[in-house]
Amino acid sequence: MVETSELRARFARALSAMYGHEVPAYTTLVQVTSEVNADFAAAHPARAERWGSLARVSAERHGAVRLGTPAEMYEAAQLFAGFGMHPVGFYDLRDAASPVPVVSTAFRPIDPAELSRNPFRVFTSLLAVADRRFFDIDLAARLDRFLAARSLFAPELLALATRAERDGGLPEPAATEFVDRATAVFALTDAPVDRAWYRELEAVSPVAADIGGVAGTHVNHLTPRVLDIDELYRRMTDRGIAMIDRIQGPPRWSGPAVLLRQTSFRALAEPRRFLEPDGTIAEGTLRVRFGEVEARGVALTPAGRALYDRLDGADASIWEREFPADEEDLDRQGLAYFTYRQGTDGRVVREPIVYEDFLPASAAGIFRSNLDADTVRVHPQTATSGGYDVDRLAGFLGRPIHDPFDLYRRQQQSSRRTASPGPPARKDPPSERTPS
Ligand code: OOG
Ligand code: NI
Repeated sequence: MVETSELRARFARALSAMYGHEVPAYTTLVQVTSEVNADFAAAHPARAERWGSLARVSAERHGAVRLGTPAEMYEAAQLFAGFGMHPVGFYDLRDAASPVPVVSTAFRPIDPAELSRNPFRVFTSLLAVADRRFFDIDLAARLDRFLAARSLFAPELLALATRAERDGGLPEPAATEFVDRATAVFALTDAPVDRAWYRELEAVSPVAADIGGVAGTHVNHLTPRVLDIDELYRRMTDRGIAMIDRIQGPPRWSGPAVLLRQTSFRALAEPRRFLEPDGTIAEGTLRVRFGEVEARGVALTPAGRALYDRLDGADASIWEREFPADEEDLDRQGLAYFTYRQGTDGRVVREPIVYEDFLPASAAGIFRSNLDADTVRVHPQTATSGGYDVDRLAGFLGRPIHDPFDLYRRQQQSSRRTASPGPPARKDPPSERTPS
């Protein structure tokens, strides 16, 4: 039996191999990431593994996919469940400073032991076709028709996923077939793209064209995890890869790494075939994919998140003044989540719970910085927004969407129960701090 966690690890590896083949700059990124991680681990041996084992961090990836219909979301949820990945969190990117017409969730393992075996996660977005601020009735009807005519997930694949979910894995050769078929769903399709249709959607939103203008879906980035993102940014720039102008999320500062810092670069245009208005097939290019890298820090409680949101966009000097300077303070003020265990000297050792989720402002920034044009809101703000919310999305998925705060809180509470009562948590060594 190939267990769920092994299926997930194989799926992540297979997608990574495929993406590296399709997007060569990704291979460079992975290479530079592993050099930075090795250097970081050598320079800070005690610190590196507090954020997860090096084996976990080196294998770690997130992917992003974009889908068009509730039915596609339902099938994707079944597919990911076969890999032990469950929907967590609701992100409404229509609200962002630069709005994107999607609502999203992330499929990922929810159990700490599963996360440490392999934490692969996929940020999954649904095009908000019913949001009249973006799509008028006529365009929405044509989008619905186009999307209803395509089929992304073969019944054989979904049957394998259902079986894997039910049995906690699959025997061979079904395991290999499951991983191969699942990976193939997210390869770039070579079906010709209807040029006029793609253009029409692109004028509303490049994301709408990327989702609803083609017959298939594809992974649009795969993101490795790095232990020092500032160093990574420098080394990629030195290699001549033009990164976006900033690192999204908290600034680099002297205190603890919190939440998530991300940066990205645009992939090259890729050759595609187009169906021209006169019925001929022509060669052309589309530039729809990109590279991204991220550094993860401690998960914040709702109070910690409120402080983070208040400081969003502020520079390091403000953080130095306003944000607690060490983990002990974060813990005492109830701003971040930790686990506790008995150390060898009998004292309780506190360790950060890694943030496993995403940040809507960063996600919108990542979407935006990698598009040729911003979304145009064609219709007034008073038009109906289509009723998309977390419950509606859970209904589409046919599964509950987990609240990330609940998951972190439960993990902290259960470790509190097992670490027997003792003196207060040990202070962190002040000499070394993890750059975030
Ligand atoms: C998803 C963008 C969100 C992240 O890392 O914040 C994301 C997309 O481009 O489809 O992946
Ligand atoms: Ni991403």
